Amino acid sequence: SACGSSKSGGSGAEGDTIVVGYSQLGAESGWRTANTEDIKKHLTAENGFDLTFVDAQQKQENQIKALRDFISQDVDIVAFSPVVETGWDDVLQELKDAEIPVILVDRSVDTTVEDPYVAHIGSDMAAEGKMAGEWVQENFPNAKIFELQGTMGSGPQVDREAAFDAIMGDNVIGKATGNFTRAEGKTAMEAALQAYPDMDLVFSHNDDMGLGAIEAIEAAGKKPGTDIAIVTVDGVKDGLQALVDKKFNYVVECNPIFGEQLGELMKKVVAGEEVEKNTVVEDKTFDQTITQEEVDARPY
Ligand code: GYE
Repeated sequence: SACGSSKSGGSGAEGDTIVVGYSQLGAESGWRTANTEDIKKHLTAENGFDLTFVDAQQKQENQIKALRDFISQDVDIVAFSPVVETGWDDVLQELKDAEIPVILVDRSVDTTVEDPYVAHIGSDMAAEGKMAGEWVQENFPNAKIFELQGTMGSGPQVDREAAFDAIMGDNVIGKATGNFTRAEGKTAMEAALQAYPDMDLVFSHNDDMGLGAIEAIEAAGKKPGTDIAIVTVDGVKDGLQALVDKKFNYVVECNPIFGEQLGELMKKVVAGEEVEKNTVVEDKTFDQTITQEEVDARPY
């Protein structure tokens, strides 16, 4: 908006509208779609926000470009969900020099910049990997595990894998990335079924790749959930449906619904109030005792 592009920023007479630059990493999964919808639902004009939302299509260079555009627009606040952990040093320093506060959403960064963001909001990815690992240890202690990794170098891939492998690593016979998408999950699984014919459990870093794996397993004439057990993270509706259908065995939730909390955080930051450095979103777990009614009631 014209008012948002002036150097005076958001605390002038028209005052209360907060100009937000949001860089979303992509639209790679059901989780991401639900997250985007919830953020847009809450960062509305009615709620006092002037939102510019840019989708980077899973490309870091697109995110860096969007962040630089937000700097030249002199937005009041920037939020972004970083596709991978490293490579942000320059742009984070530029944001800092421009005195634009940054809220990190969902994923984490690994940077040499001091105090690179005011707050982070998202799930504890290591806790998710641990919950998955503990369930496998309890239920399939001798499993031969293939691990379908998310986008390499992303916070959820790094942390879920490390925490899961700390418990079940000795049982992991192979790994490959499916970049958090259904299509790449399927391709990776097709290759893995050839390379590791004795695998009997898949740990997939998200539902979408697990859903792709179901297709590959069925095409190979095997039964997902029975011949090859599947454990995933997210808990989107399609994933929970696969649990009811007994094709998934266990799902650790990653909750994408925190747009309202994000909006409240932004208001406090722009008002100069102290905020929690880390807001951890709460996650549950689901097994095959979930009912069709519960799945039908799932909003995303
Ligand atoms: O699990 C996956 C998405 O960063 C928590 O990204 C998020 C992950 C989520 O692509 O489905």
